[in-house]
Amino acid sequence: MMLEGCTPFPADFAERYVREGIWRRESICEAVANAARERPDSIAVADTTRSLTFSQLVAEARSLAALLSRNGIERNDRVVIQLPNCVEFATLTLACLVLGALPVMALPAYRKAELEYLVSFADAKALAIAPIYRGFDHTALAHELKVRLILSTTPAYGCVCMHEHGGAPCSLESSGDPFEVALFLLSGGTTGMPKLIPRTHADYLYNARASAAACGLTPESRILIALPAEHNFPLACPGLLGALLCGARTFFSQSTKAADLANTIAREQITHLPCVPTIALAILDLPQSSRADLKSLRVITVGGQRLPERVARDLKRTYPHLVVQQVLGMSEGLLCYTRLDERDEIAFTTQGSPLSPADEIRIVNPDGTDVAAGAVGELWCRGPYTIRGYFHAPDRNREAFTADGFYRTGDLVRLDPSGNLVVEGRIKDLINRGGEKVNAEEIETHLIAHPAVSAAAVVAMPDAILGEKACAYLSLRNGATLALAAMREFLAARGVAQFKWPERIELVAELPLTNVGKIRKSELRRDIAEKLANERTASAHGLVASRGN
Ligand code: OOB
Repeated sequence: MMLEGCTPFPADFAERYVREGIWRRESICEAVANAARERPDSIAVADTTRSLTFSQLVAEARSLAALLSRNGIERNDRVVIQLPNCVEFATLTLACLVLGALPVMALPAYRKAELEYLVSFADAKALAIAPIYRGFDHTALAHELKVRLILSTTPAYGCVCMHEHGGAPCSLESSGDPFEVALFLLSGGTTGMPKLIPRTHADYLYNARASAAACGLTPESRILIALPAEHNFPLACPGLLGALLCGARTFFSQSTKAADLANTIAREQITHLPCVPTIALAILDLPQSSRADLKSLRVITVGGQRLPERVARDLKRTYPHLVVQQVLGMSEGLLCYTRLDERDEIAFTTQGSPLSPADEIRIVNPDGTDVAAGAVGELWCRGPYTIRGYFHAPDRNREAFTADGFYRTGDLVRLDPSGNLVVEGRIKDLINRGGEKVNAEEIETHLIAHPAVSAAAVVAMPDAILGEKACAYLSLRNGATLALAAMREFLAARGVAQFKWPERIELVAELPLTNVGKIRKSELRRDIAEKLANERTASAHGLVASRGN
């Protein structure tokens, strides 16, 4: 029944979720249209250039849907959305949903390597861009891709400008079987290239509504979206979608600088800030004079990466009026939030408990048996908003999902006596750079293509600000050399997004292997952590100049 290439929820589970009122027979469009009818004249979305009321948002989404339709976009056609945070992100996402076209959420930081793969894997008909963003010419890149329609936020050569709509609008209410795919998110991925995550109307609406409740969103709330809006966290946890459903206001920021965020919070009277630990740290570093700017803020929800307890405590000490909330989330589904009224002790040291009473979690040993109470193991989950499979990825699905439908998260957690989960590490092979996931294997594949490189292993190294950065262990061919700058230029030339480029090289004669020939990455991670610690000690004693990379 579900879109070809997707794994449906088994009928008995689907029936249960409907019976229990978790899934409703409603499409995202219907739900947003209903919310809009309740407060047509409230501001729904805004950025630094303009704002739209709920009724204007609905009207603009409908006209934009008509424009897409005139340009040949139909139900189930994939539309890669690579927009910076702006009002058009909201109107276009809704416009796609109006038509039953499927948004594929890409990041503005993506370059040719990522986009080429996505467009081809998703078989996308359209790509939406801002022509120039952060100095990069997205129009030129878009023209190199095999995509039929390029949508742009401002007029640009060879693109259809999203503001050229007009003519008969589409109806917003109609579209979509609630139990069908509404959109695709991208996975951080653990092997090969990022996978597409199909989210249905019913599951994603639940995800957003229940999140809005967990974060205390009301029609009076104003949420600041500073993380790339295409991510699950700012999109629907509760994010844009949760705010729309509540009748709350969303403000899009293209800056993540603390000073800009403080200004925006004060100017827009923001109440909710979803963010990663890196942003939370920066907010702590604001000068005393800017701290009053955060007066209106009520809840700061921190996730994407482990929030150090010290940072949580300092946040509360510096901004006593704030609720510090943690979220452990994943684009595949499961969300854990700490409660808004939680004791500090728990809120600062755990990553919360599952959002839905219908969420099922297991914490397991490597052999798949449950760990002893309170012990660390891999987190497995199943529930009303956790996918049952990636899009067109049968091999990966066999590894990532159990036969009875649990998603193997790759996260190592333990269950605190309070009933909350604590993230203790992970077994998946990625680098969590300030909450942005970098797939090690993806980067290794690029590095091995370099003529000087005979073997490569990319591992996380600790970083005081971003939590982790990528370090490349390379073994080079006889007589070859490769400096960090040259390696980064090579990745740039291959069209790899910059946030994925390793920030350090360690040259080794050979990579350490296990007796079955796998690279011993834990050894490399230990090695680089040790080197960094030694260098810190040495530089603290003025023995070496700090490495300028
Ligand atoms: C969110 O989603 P993704 O898909 O970018 O990454 C998911 C992974 C998790 O499996 C875990 O490894 C890590 O990110 N993670 C955390 C965490 N929140 C996410 N690790 C430690 N502590 C946390 N609080 O990152 C995401 C999606 C929705 C809401 C929030 C985050």
